Amino acid sequence: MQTTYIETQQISFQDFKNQILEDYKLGRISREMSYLGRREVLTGKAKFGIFGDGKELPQLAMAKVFRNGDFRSGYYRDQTFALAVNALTIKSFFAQLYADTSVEREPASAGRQMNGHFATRSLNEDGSWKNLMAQKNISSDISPTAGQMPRLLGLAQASKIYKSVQFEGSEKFSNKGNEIAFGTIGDASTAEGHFWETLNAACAIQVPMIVSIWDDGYGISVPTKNQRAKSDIAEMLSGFQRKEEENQGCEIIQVKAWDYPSLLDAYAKAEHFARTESIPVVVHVVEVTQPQGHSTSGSHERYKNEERLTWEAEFDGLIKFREWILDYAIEIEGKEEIIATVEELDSIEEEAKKVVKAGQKEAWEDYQKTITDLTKSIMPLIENMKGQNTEIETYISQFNKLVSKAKKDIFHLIRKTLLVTRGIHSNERNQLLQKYNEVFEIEKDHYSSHLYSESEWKATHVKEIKPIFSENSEEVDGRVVVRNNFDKIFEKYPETLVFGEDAGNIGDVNQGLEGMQEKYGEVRIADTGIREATILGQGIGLAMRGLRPIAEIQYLDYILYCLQGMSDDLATVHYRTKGGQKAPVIIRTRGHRLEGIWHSGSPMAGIINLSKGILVLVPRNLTKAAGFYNTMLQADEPAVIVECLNGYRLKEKQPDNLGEFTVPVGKIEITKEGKDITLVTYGSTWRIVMEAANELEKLGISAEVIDAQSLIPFDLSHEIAESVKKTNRLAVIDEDVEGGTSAFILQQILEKQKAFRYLDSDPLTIVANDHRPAYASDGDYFSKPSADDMVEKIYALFNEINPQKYPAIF
Ligand SMILES: Cc1ncc(C[n+]2csc(CCOP(=O)(O)OP(=O)(O)O)c2C)c(N)n1
Ligand SMILES: [Mg+2]
Repeated sequence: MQTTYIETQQISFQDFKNQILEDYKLGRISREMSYLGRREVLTGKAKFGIFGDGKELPQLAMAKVFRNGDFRSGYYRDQTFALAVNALTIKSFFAQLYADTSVEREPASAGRQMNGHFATRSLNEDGSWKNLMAQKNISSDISPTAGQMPRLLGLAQASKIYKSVQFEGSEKFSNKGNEIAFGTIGDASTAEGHFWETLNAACAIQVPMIVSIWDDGYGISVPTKNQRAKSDIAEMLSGFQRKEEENQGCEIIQVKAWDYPSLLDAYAKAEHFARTESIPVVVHVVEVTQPQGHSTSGSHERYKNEERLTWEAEFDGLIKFREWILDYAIEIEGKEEIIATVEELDSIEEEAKKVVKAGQKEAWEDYQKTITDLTKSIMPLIENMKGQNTEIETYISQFNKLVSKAKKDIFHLIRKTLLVTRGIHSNERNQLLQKYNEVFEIEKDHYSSHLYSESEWKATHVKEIKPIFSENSEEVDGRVVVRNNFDKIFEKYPETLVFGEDAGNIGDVNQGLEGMQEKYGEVRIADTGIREATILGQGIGLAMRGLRPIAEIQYLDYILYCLQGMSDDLATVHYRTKGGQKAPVIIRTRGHRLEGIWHSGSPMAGIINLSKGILVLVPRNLTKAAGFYNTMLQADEPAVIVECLNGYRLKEKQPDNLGEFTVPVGKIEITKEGKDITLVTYGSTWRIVMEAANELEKLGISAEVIDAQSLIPFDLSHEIAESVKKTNRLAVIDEDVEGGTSAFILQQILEKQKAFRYLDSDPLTIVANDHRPAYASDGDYFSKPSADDMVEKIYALFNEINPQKYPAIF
């Protein structure tokens, strides 16, 4: 067994000493940032603060083995690490604390995230990838504790995939898979399922990942013993420990947070296992302190006893580091060498205070300047209007009295002024209005841009290529269309891979991937464990490293297991970095209309509401689904594609241009023309709506059927309103609950497309019962809208209008 993993280099004592003093200085700078950061919040200059005090030493050690191309997926305690890998500066740290919206000053989130949420920028301004191998990468943090773990799995797995997958441009993402993904997590958050699911998967598939647990004994106020089966997580994890000759499991290293040389050794060892052997490692860092308590929201004296507080003061990592430096002495060529004297360390500490204060001051001044500049550009225009309403003077004086002014106060002043001068047509008012529009646009960009891609690869920019059919086009089962299309996709895009439960060996439960693993190998067409949260996480992490993952969730009903990650992580990544990162994952799933409560549900409203930022596509057949895959693989945005579960065995004409034809997103299709009523539907319900429409035709009602096919984005060219303009009646039909997706569709048509003005009857929704669908065909018939339901409900509308022509059925 090796005793040390630190690579011995021939360095001079001077260099050795300098490195240590650099670390000490950075540690002290980080600590001063925590102290000053807290003060900035408590004095009201920032809203909330959470800091990395107490965690400095392990992060300095971790940074030493973090190389270009590596990725971190961690949480809010890692400011020292972020500083050490140049992903953070003193100024950008404070800019984030103040919520400065400048990307240049706050590159992690442009003021969108609270402090301690780190990120580097993976993308150029035009949305194209930077060379990630030329930088140290931090995938954007999220607040939900342990939510960073599933993504970590994908970031680590990318290295494994790049060992065998290469494509044009792949050198920007990997050097033959030599990169490590580093995770960090708090001790209490290891109680979350995500932690265990991720570690289990990492140990099963063997990926180069180092997870550090900062064990400070508490999750806010709750001590570790109340969080887990055993206080010692390393003991709990011992079953995961890798055995000799076994290609499973991980290495577990335990180390004290205040022991600098042991930390260096621990991380050197962790790097050795992860980088050279490609196996996961857990570094359990114990005896971590938290000098200022959890966050600015409370004080730790409320839950830590005297004994603990005294221990924390004594075992503060930086104090112990200082002691170690001062105790260090070595004889070199007969001369005793030391690292530093008390005076030298004192002066480093003084210097740290000074640079932090200076950085904070500059960050505050820059931030304030944006507000004062805005105020200066607005106030003369408001002053000009004093004569137009007596209230304006009062508003100005109220504004001037504010001790600290935010942008919202200026906007409030403008809007109140415009409100009380409504109806006045003056030059002064016009000038203010014009300025208001101008500054409002700027703030819209600051706070609301980049929810979706703004690049040239935006999904809506993908050119439509219609499917080509000829006399030779065969009628085949739907699953064959999608399978053959996947074949073309995997051939065309070497960066594309698919994985999920049963997706590999048997080619998915409906054989939509039949034979693909044999043809493209186990790396690209892979089976996974039953673990939806980390299947999604794999997708996110792989996509962040330039691959094009198709993450398969076996049934739509089980998407709820990964909805948290979709909502908190995937849907927000582009937004929360203001276009600095992207994860164009395609979530492939199948649902609607099979059998029973958990195989035929339609939680679409939950998905579209919780995942704004992800495109939601609901093709009515497998040809449409194939077209959506072809579209999305040319785009740089994430999407969910819900295939029709009952469509795999239905015959479809297979297009000749498989792998080429696209289905545009945000575009509806009129599948039956009609003049009396517009029926809007999507997915599996479409076939039943068509059946009902044909039945209605026999009853003298001509229905126009529209397949919405894309819920997010929805009918961008407002074609549905055009249809309603013609028919003057509208019904929205789906399998979701009452007030679910149908409510969203109605809101889009009536409010956004303003189709209410064309309506001659109440708009109608025909939806499933609120309970989950009962089992078997009768369960389906009595739970979901049937063709009978549709015919009767739509007919009733016409009966109300003209009972002579349409006598009542019941
Ligand atoms: C899913 C989730 N639940 C609750 C919270 C609120 N919360 C924020 S931090 C925290 C404690 C985390 O403790 P630990 O993991 O030990 O990290 P530490 O802050 O001690 O470093 C809690 C409960 C959250 N952010 N996310
Ligand atoms: Mg903790």
